[in-house]
Amino acid sequence: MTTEEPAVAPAVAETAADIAAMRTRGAATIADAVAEALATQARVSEADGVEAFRAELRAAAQRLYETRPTAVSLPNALRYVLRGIDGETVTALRTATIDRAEQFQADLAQAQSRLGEIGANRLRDGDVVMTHCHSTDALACIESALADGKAIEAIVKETRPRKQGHITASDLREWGVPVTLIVDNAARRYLDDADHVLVGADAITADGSVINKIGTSGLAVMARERGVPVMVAAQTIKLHPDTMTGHSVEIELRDEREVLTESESVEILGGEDDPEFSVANPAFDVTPPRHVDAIVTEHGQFPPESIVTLMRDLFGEPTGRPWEP
Ligand code: RUB
Repeated sequence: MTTEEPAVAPAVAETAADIAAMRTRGAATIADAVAEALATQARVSEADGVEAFRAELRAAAQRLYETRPTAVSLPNALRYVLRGIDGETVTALRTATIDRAEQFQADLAQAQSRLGEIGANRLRDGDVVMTHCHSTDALACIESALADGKAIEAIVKETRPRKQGHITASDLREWGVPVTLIVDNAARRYLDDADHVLVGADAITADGSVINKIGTSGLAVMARERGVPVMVAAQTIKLHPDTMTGHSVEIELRDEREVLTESESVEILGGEDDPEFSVANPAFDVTPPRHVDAIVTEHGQFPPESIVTLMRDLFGEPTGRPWEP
C-alpha cells in the first residue's frame, strides 16, 4: 500500500456504489449511510500509523463524496464526522471516528422530530397551511402540531410536473387533516385562505436563499404580496457551507418527458423534428431571503439572513473539500 492510494474498505465502496446508483437516496438516508461508512473504515483499518490511518479516512471520504457531489447532505455528513477527530495513536483515532459517527447518526435520528416541535410552535389551533411539493421536514411540523392537539387544515399544491403534492395530500389525509388539493396556478387565489406557506428545502445557502422544488420562489413572492408568512422547514444537513465562499448551487435539469409525453409532443409538432422547439424542466428554483420569514431547523428557527451564523458554528470555515483539514 502506498500513501497515495490508501485502502478503502469494501463496505465503503459498496456504500458509495449504492449512493451513486440512487439505491440509497434522500438527504437524511445518504447522510446516515456516509457516517456509517466512515465508522466502518475506522473499525476495519489495518493502518500501522496515525498518518496512514488519516490517509485512509480521507480516501474513504473522497470516494463517498465523488458519488453525488451536489447532494448537500453528503459532504455535510463527512464534515460532521471528520471535524475534530483527534488522537495520538491509531486506537485513539479509531475510537474518536466511531464516536463522532455514532453521535452524528444519533443527532440525525432526532433532528426531524425536534425540528417538527419547533415548527409546530408557529402553527396555531385552526390554522390553514399551504404546501408545495412533498417535504418530510415540513410535514413533521404539521404532525407535531397535531400531536399538540391543534386542528390544522391544508391547501396542497399538486406541484407539476411530478405531482409530489399527491404524496403530501395522502400523508395529511392519513393523519386526518382536511385537504384541499389545487393546481399550481390556483395558488394566488387560495392564498387568501391560508395562514402560512410551509415548504421544505433541498439546500440553504449562506445568504439565506432557499433552493427547493421549482415553483417555491413564485409562491413566496405571491405570499409576500398577500401578507402570508413563508416558513421553510430544513434540517441542518441541508445547509450548504460551500456557499460561504461564493460557490453557487447547481440546479438539476430533468427529463423533458416529465413535462410533455410523447403523444403530447406529437400533438404540438405533428411528429416532426423541430430544432426550434424545446422543453425546459428545472427541478428547483431559488427563493431569495427577503421572501422567507423563518427557517426552522432542529437547532431553532432563524431569520434567513442569520443562517450563516449557524452554518459557521456547525461546519466551521469551509474548506472546499470535506476531508481537507
Ligand atoms: C422534493 C423537494 C422537497 C425537499 C425537502 O423534490 O423539493 O421540498 O427535497 O424534502 P424531489 P425533505 O421530489 O424532486 O426530490 O424535507 O423530505 O428532505
